[in-house]
Amino acid sequence: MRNYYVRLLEIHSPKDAASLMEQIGSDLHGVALMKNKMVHYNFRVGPLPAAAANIIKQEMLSVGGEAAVTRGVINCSADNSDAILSATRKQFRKFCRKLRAQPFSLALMADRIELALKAKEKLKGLPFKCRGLDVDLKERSLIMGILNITPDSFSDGNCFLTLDDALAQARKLITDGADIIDVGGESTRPGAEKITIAEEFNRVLPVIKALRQEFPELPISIDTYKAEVAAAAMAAGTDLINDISGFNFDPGMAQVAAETGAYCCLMHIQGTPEAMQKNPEYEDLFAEISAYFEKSIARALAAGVEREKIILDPGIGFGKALEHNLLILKYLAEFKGFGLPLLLGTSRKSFIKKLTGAEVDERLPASLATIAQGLTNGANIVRVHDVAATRQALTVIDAINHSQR
Ligand code: YH5
Repeated sequence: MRNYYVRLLEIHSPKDAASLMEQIGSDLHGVALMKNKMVHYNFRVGPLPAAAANIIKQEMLSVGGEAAVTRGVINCSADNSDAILSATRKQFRKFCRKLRAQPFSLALMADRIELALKAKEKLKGLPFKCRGLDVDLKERSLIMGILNITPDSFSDGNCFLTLDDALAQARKLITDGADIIDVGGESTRPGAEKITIAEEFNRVLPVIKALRQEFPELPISIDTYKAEVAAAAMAAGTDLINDISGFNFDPGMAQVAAETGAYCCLMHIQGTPEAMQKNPEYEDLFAEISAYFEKSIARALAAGVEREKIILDPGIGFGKALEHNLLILKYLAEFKGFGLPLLLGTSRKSFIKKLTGAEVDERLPASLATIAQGLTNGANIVRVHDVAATRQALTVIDAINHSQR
């Protein structure tokens, strides 16, 4: 009797498939064709008029893929439909070619699908060039170290109010391995005191100026949603505007970003910092965050920000219940379709207490777990308090995620 082995395979990319076929000595020309049949992709698209949904269903079936549409689309008893598309790389290529010959702006849909597939498959091409840092985020992830200059901040309240204390903490973050320092003057936790622009200036500008002088090669970020603060911070030497409202709270923000040439982190928030944690609800969490990203990106581009300078952040804890935070971490990779870097801020946040009961200064193990999961699911930058421990975790996770057969 023969004993055949049967081994389950994990194929993450066409390149991964190619290596596996080379291992068994497949013909190289065959490999080039077959690798694109071995990786499956899925999209949700919409909203489609019923006629367009029917075209998509037909074209998808004709290339050998699958398309689910709303019941009633076939006899036009439903007017509109979203569609869930599922096919191999090769099938999507054919499908997109066919869409380009169709009405209803389906050619634009083909462009979007191709963009997302290319972004996902590329092994290079997310440059982050800033001061002494010149990296491709596809090759390594970055740590953003948090520098709170706020007497009322949760996790390190009252600790870094004086300039000397702030600088000492910044030096520690840098020694511990931070790639970027994120300077914030106003706490955005619910119930935190609002401060005047003058007070925010007083807190952050001296720190930014001193840091810029002591570390001319250090990328510095300003955590603010106020255009005036961002403009002053950029003049004082920051490189990145980290706006928790994704250019949504202050109408002047996009222009400041464009004029100063800043990198921009556009974060999703539901509601306002004061009200956001009062029973946050979503009809469709991922649809709503994605739509918010679309709007924020459009606002940035319209003002003249370069697409290459935009970073997206789903905003863990900002108008999110526990289940929302968990779903974002589990399905984070769905936001890779924009082809932009993702930033993730989970460090010491309250959802960890909801799961574990841990108080704020005991949340490092859980924070590291979320970081490992986030990086594996496509985060490129993690915003953290505990840089040394994060550096060790990130080194291991990056090595695992970049290993290739
Ligand atoms: C973020 O996720 N978060 S400020 C409550 C905590 C602990 C930490 C103890 N700014 C983000 O860090 N910017 C903040 O409970 C951010 N992404 C980006 N881009 C909130 C914070 C925190 C809040």
